[in-house]
Parts: sequence; structure tokens; C-alpha cells
Amino acid sequence: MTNKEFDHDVVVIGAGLSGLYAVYRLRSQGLSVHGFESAEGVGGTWYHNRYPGARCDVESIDYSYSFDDDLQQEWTWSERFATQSEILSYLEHVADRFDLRTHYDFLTRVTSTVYDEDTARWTISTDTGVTTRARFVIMATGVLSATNRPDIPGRDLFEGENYHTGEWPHHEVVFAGKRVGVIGTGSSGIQSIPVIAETAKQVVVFQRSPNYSIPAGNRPLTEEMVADVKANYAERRRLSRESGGGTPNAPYPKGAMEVDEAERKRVYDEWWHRGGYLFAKAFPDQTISREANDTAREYVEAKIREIVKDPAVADLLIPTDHPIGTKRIVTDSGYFETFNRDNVTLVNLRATPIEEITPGGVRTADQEYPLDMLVYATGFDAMTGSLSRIDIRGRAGRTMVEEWSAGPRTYLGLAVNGFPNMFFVTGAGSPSVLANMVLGAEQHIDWIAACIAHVDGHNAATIEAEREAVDSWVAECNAKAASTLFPTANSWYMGANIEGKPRVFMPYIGGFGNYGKICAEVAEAGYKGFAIS
Ligand code: N01
Repeated sequence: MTNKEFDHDVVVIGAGLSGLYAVYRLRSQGLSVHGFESAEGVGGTWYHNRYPGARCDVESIDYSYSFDDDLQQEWTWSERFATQSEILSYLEHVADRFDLRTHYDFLTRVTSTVYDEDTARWTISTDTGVTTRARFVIMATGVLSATNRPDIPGRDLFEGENYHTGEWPHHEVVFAGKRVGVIGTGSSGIQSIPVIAETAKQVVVFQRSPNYSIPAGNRPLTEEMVADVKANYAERRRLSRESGGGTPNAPYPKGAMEVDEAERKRVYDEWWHRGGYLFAKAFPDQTISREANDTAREYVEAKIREIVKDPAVADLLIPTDHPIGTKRIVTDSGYFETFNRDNVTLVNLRATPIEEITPGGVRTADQEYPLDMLVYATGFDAMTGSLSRIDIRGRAGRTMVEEWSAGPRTYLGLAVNGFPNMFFVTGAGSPSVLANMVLGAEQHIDWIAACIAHVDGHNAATIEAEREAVDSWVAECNAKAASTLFPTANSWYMGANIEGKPRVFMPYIGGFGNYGKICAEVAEAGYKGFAIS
């Protein structure tokens, strides 16, 4: 084991968009900061998810850092919804521009972080043998980074090419002339299937649950659009910070049940044409009232039936098991149209489940599908998976896995009782994936930086969330979720996609702007709910 000769003020785990900003922000505060990243380069989610068709579903002009006006003025996005490669180039540019890579050990996976109560230091160990100590640790480990490859019988026997969308290889993957099976129809499957189908000989889509998806309405950004955004960026960011979802978009001012049918249709038409997941929030009552939700569901159902030529296939593609928007609505480019192609077959796993993966393909209850390539678009152990895969031990050796055995328990999503001086970024207990993750990361890191300055300014050694504060925040998160339709869906928000994971609605659903205010009030009140010693 190599003991690095130095201790750091702060260790940041992860070089995704949160980790990079953490390094930048804390360094500028005069702290010594070191980062660890398991990948070879920066980018986090955007480093790994390089599957065909991967794009962000938040508009590029909003899904970008706001902390440096020169950066946001100089960088020009080419499309309304950026591709994975453009976002990765952007994050690489940020890393270079602010000289952030030099702070990182890449190709280094953190295996454990252990707290020593006597010295108030964390010891961070890695798979390369490097170990270091720090006063503070920031878990910028991502919420959709721990991939889920279901344990289907025969999984490791397949002899063809085998990929997971969340661990897509760096070499070019050629689909031409091949029979490709795709398991999973969440965002990753729905984005990749149309692109794969363009060149593959045959695509077999193995669908367990259909999903709602709205066309992205993606387009190139014109010079005028970009100039207009740049001239008004400050106002755009202000509106975003005060909004429910971290972008300047707001729902229609009236509820779906407060307007007549003609007005409702006009609004849905407008939001459908705007494109993307915002459709889930066209009316403010859509994810609160079943009746309102049903109007949105029926609208999208009719659209799917219009697009998909074979009514039997359309039937299979229409979700019936959850209110629209209670699973992440997908933003697609030609998904439903893909099922009109001759080279695409939809297999309904509800009727004919996968029995096993064979060396030559996939065998369901009624037949074997011979395949040259198998793509797992089976998602992630979301929000907690990247943390539970690290051995995190707080006071008295208590592990994070034990602490969260009934579901994640945080104060403001930022801290956990029993784990002093450890901060969590954009994870459970915060708006997280329900809001713009870039502004979410900035808000969290700014709060953490101010908090560390406060601790240091008071010559204190530790800050720790109090148990009562955690209890009441967990209750607040649960109450907020219970006032919506979200807990009715078997979503990854609920941990429902991973066997044995506790069913808890993990993000805070009280709105991004409200959440920011709560965090600011806690800080202004001298970090209420935290013990500083
Ligand atoms: O993962 P998912 P994802 N047998 O969990 C199926 C973000 N994201 O990677 O629903 C057969 O949503 C599973 O079926 P079911 C975005 O927030 C964003 O697609 O469990 N099927 C489901 O269909 C998104 O929500 C972007 O019945 C199995 C699929 O696999 C989140 O990441 C792009 C199975 C998994 O869907 C996750 O998306 C990509 C099994 N054993 C991702 N196990 C954008 O910005 C699982 N499935 C647009």
C-alpha cells in the first residue's frame, strides 16, 4: 500500500460535473483538494454513457455551468439537446480551462472511506493501493453511475458482442449486417434503438415495461438564438434557480381540470411540440391528480397510436402500469416510428419472459432469438448504488449500508448523521434528478464550500448532521412524495428496479427553488440541524 505523504483538506470522489466544480470551487477557497476518478478521463456519466443516440434531455443552454460568465459566453452549443460527445467535450474543456485534471488520480477507484474519531480525519483507500487522508470528503459519485446488469440465467454464456449502455466501449461499435437484441426500454434503450435500427440487419427489442416518451423536437441552435440566450443568461439562470426544475420553464398557469377540453388540447399540443420531458409538467396538477394525469395519458396514447402503424404493436408500446411522468418521461428522436420498420421486432416480456441467454441469443418462453449482439439498456442501481459500492464507515465503524438499510437517510441530501465532514452531492434527499443536475451541483457545492469556510472560521474540526434533523428531513421528503402520484410507480426513483432495495421515493420533490431557499436558511441560521465541534 502506498501512503501518499500528504493529507488534504478535501478529497473529492468523482470527476463528473459535480466533482469538477467541487475541485474548482474549493481550490479557489484556498483549500488543498485532491480527486479520485475510476475512469481514464473526466465526465462521469457523460464519459461512460456513449451509446448511440445518447443525448441530454435538458436543453444544452441550461445544462451547463453558470459559475463563470466568460465560460458561458465563450462556449457555444450546437444543438438544442446536446449529444453525449458534445457534453463530454464541454466538460473536458472546463477541466482544461480551469486546470482541474492535475488534482486528480484517474483510473483509481475509491474502495473505502473510513472515519477516525480521534483525529477527525477520513482515510480514503483506492484499488491502486494509493491511500490518503482528508478533513472533508465530497461524494460526487453520481446518481446514475452504478450500472445494473440483471442476473439473467446464462448471462455470461453469450458468445456474441455484449454491451451495457452505461459502460459503452470507446471503440466503434458496428451494427451493420448484425442481429442486435436490446434488453430494456427506459431512456437509454429508447434513445439507442432508433439509431441501432438504422443500420442493423435486425433489431429485437425485449420490452418488460413500456415507457412514455415524447419527441425531443431537437434542432440546431441558430446564431440568433445563441446570441439571445447569451445576452440574457443572467436572467435565465435566476429564473432557473427559482424554478421547480432548475430550468426557466414553467407549467401552464392553470390546472388541467380547471380548463375546458379545447384549452387542454391546445396546451398539450403546444407542450408536445416544445418536446421532451417537460410534457410531464404541462399542467401543474398532472403528477398530483389522477384525473388530470389521465388527460395527459390519453393524449400521449392517441399520439402513439397515430405513429405506430400496427395497432397490436401500438397496444404493447402504451404503458398501463403507471401515471405518465411518475417514471422519468423519455425524450426521444423517432422511437415509436422505429417500430414501423421491417427490421424491428418488439418482444413483450410480460407475455413471454426471458428464460435464458444462450451462447447464440436469447430464449424466451416461446422461442429463441438468434443474435450477434446483445445490448443491455437495463439502467442503474440509482442514487445509492455508487455509494453502497464503496465501503463507507463513519463513527464507531458503522457502515453507510447499515445506516441506509431501510432507505437513504440524509439531512437536506447533503449530510448523514454519524458521518461527520462527509458531504453528498445531488443525491437522495435533494432535488437531484428531478432538476437540472448542473445547477443542482453548483448549488450543493457552493453550500458545502460556505459550510467548510464556516467550520474553519470557527476553528472547529467537525460538522455533522444531527439525528433529529435527519429524521425530520426524511419525514418532509416522504410527505412531499406522498402528496404526488410518484410513489405509485415501480420506478428507479423508488429503488423498485433493484431486487431487495428498500422502496422509498429517494429525491426531494418539493422543488428546486424551494430547496435552495431551505438550504440557504439553514446556513443563515448558523447551520441549524448540524452539530459543529
Ligand atoms: O434505465 P431505466 P435507463 N429483464 O432503469 C429494463 C437517465 N438517462 O438507463 O421497467 C428485462 O430507466 C427495465 O424494465 P422495467 C434518466 O433519468 C437520461 O434507460 O424494470 N428488462 C427498463 O425498461 C433515466 O430515467 C437520459 O420493467 C429489464 C430498462 O431495463 C435514467 O437515466 C438518457 C430487466 C431500464 O430502464 C435511467 O435510464 C439515458 C430484466 N431483468 C438515461 N432489468 C437522457 O438524458 C431491467 N430491465 C435522455
